[in-house]
Amino acid sequence: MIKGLVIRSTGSWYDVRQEDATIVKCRIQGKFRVQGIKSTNPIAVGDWVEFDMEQDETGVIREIMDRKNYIKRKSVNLSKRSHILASNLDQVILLVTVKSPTTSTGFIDRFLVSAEAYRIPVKIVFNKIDLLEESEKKLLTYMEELYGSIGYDTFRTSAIERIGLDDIQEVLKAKVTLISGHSGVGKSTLVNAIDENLSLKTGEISEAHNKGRHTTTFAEMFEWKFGGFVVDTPGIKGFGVVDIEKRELGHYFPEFRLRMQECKFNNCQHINEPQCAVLDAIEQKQIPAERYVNYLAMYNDEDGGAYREKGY
Ligand SMILES: Nc1nc2c(ncn2[C@@H]2O[C@H](COP(=O)(O)OP(=O)(O)O)[C@@H](O)[C@H]2O)c(=O)[nH]1
Ligand SMILES: [Mg+2]
Ligand SMILES: [Zn+2]
Repeated sequence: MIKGLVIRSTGSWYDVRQEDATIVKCRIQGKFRVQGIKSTNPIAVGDWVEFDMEQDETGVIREIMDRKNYIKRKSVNLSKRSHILASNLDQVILLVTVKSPTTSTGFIDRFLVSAEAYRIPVKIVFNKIDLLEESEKKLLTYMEELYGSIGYDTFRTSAIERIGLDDIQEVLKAKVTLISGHSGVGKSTLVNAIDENLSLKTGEISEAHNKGRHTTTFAEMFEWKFGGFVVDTPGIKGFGVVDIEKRELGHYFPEFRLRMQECKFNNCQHINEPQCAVLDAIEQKQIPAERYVNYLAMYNDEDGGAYREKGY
């Protein structure tokens, strides 16, 4: 059997990349049940598979390797099954803009919680820095310090003015990366700027085109000219769905996680419990107040549980 990486799927056919970079169109044979996941698609972009070659130069997938992780969304139909968007991600880049459009820390923190739950490392990239006035640069610095202090790597780019692209390329090299973030932050533009062989659709038109379409959207993987892959999920608002128990929410805030062994109660949820190490750390400004405010908003479901229901 031949080993390969699924880089594209259209429902019944899969493009599988062999070690020598040639692509074979493959089908699946028989029923696949993968690690007990009830999903509408047995094989997803990012899966490593083994296949046999047929007479007509197409392949038949026989085996799927265990996934190290995967992201999913709820299926469009009413069944309880989910749709695997992509698997085996090495990292996700959250692309953020201080303006045009504005990205709030509330959004960022929800995203980070989802990534922590999926156990996928995140790097935060601030794009469109060419647009920033002095006061907006202060906000950028504030956000860099906020997330840097928690341990997230941050970068600055301008896809248009080609600033910071070399550093991003280093981060992307030889890895499988999903690039996520609000619509219009420059995801497609950045990808195209980093590798001129790629030409993802940019601008408003493609977004508007995708709106209201009920077709199932499939992710697609593109290979960087310098090695590694980027996953594009067109028409999908990002990062999928995570089921998180409210009482476990604090586990997905790394700076809370670091301290909660010291809370008096082992089921402490850091709201108003006595001798709470997280509340103490906030008091002493070791945990940024803004993170805690966003924690409370998620805890109290103030946005209708967007991190669970809608995903990013
Ligand atoms: N000024 C500026 N505009 C940018 C930058 N990156 C992207 N844009 C513009 O932002 C708009 C949305 O970009 P696009 O790549 O389609 O965003 P996506 O929805 O995240 O894929 C386009 O008009 C781009 O030209 C940047 O670094 N600076
Ligand atoms: Mg785009
Ligand atoms: Zn506590």
